[in-house]
Amino acid sequence: MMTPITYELIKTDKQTGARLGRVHTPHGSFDTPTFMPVGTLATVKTMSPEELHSMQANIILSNTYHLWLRPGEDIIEEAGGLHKFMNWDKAILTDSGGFQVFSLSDMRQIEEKGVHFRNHLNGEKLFLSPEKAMHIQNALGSDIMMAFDECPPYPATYDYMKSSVERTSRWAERCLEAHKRPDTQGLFGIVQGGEYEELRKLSAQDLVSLDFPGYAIGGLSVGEPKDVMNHVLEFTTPLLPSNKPRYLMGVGSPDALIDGAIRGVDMFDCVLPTRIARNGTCMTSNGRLVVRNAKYARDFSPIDEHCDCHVCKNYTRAYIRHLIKCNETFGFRLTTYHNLHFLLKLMEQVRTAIKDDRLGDFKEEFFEQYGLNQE
Ligand code: PRF
Ligand code: ZN
Repeated sequence: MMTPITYELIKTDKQTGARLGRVHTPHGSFDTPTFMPVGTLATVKTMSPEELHSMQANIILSNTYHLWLRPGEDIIEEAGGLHKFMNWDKAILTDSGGFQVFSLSDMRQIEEKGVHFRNHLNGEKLFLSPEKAMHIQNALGSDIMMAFDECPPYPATYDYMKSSVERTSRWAERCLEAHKRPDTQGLFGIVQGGEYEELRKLSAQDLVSLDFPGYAIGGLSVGEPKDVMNHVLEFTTPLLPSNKPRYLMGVGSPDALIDGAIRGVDMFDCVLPTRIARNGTCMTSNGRLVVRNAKYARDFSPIDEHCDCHVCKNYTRAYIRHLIKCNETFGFRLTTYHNLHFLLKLMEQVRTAIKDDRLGDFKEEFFEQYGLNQE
């Protein structure tokens, strides 16, 4: 059977080995390395699809767990699928719900069959399994579906992590088995194993033998130090086939995006840019800027003087600060737009640097600027 998701490796950076590539999906292609804005509840909070198009977002992420609870995958299927439901005609990746169950719900009980837990909204008892996660994602109709995995908390003992990796491999097999639309939706496997090299190797070997059209690296950015994540990436990406996309889940700080790309990662997602935007924090080329701070009350310059986004061309720090202080929705829209534009532009700069064989130099320049004026 033909896979609906294919990866084209265009070139690697001579300085770092980072990959420039393109992923093809049934809803268009996107250039990699890329960042995927998060639209948990079938909306990238405060942004319209038109605004996302204008910042060249070509793939967004949504969540199985949240859409299962509200409005229910049956309603989205009845609407004609998630793309139609939310008026987004480019690519969509859905996370499987595994991670959300582990991060949002207490009182969970993990069994071979699946996970029992409580609805984080009303306490109702719920059960999610590989089969259920596939059923929901098939109903949503995302271009890229994620396998149902276990993401243990950091730190976890070697023994716990080993049995967890083995279970995640068995669940991955059940996911492939239960996946009903392999001709139109690509299913990615998720490599786990914490910081243990041997377990990452075991996990990668198990999943690669199942021949998924792409692979994610899960279980990182869960509280471990930055150098641990970089070290794990260094020994994990070489275990994955070079002709398939690699996705580092839940990572989106500018330094981690560059460090991940350097270690061979192609796709990233994170709520960071959209979440911090809604409490008045902006990413700029000089580091984070908390625009709600009093010192910007009379600052009539843009959020980032080096940014060419619509917000920085037309609005001032003083105005945006005023809106956010008053809880005006438009303020959140402006900071969200700028932050997403900033990260998407950063990834474009990373791709250009790979093309020109100078990602090592770009990293040095970027880090030097970004490190200044940290607030
Ligand atoms: N598994 C899944 N989703 C995720 C993660 C994971 O390990 C992470 C880890 N940072 C974020 N989102 N299914
Ligand atoms: Zn801007």
